[in-house]
Amino acid sequence: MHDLIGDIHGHATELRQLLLKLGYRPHGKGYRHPSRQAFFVGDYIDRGPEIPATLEIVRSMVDAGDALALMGNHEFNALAFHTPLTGGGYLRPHLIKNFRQHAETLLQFQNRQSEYDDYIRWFYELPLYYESEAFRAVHASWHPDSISHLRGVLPGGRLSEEVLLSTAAPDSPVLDAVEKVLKGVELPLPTGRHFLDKDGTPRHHIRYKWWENPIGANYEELSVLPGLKLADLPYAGGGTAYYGPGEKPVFFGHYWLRGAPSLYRGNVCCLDYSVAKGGQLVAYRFAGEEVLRNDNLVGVGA
Ligand SMILES: [Mn+2]
Repeated sequence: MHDLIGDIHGHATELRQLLLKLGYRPHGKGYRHPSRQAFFVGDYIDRGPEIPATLEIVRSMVDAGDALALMGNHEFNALAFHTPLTGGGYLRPHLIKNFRQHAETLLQFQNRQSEYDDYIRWFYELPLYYESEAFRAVHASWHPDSISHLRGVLPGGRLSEEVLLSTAAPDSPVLDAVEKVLKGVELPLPTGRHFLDKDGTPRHHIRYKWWENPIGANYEELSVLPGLKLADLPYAGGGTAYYGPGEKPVFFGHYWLRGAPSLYRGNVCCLDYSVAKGGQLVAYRFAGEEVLRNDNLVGVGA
């Protein structure tokens, strides 16, 4: 069975601590458990101090059969950043904000170009979603329409260079599906309403809890980010699909949660507790149970 592990973002020290705590022992350049397999939900690069070491551990474990690893939005962005367009420029434009997102990764691979290029090629091997009899996993959101669209165009759930380049087309349905799955889904606020983000920028959409039925809820309850002062605002949209309580357990990362790890629901488990912002690196020890338990969450770090 699997130990599902949240966003690492170059925090190899915490990754080693977590694997040891889960009963894994050093094996080659990675770690191995006598009877279990690790499962990483993406976002290995950017931000943290030990990005090459993180990639070495994750990739070694995947190569040795000791782990499975999904793609996160940061790996997708890195692939697009390094994919030239035939008409000039890059699929992810070389804007200052995009350089800045990858700055730590680029700096830490200084003078290690071929090793870096090899990891970028390896990102193509990371599936964007995973489903077994017992559970589902994805980096940000299990969005059924997007996943079924991707199932039709991605062999084995993996991108190819051809499919990646197709996302340059205006209104690319593949890009829309990839973004929902890797970056999460958003809900528009009613006209005239907004909230201010941490930089003071007005935002007209919220990252929402795609596992909640929005009918009858207010926008504060639906927002993944707490404290938006939107409790007075009842949901004003129409009926929409959501991840119901009867579905199999789903694991994901991405949302920069704070505080002590806990489940959203018995079948909804976010594993990202912000190790790259002074929080914890978190795992869920899964034994195939239909109802997940808070006792099975394990964290290291602050
Ligand atoms: Mn992410």
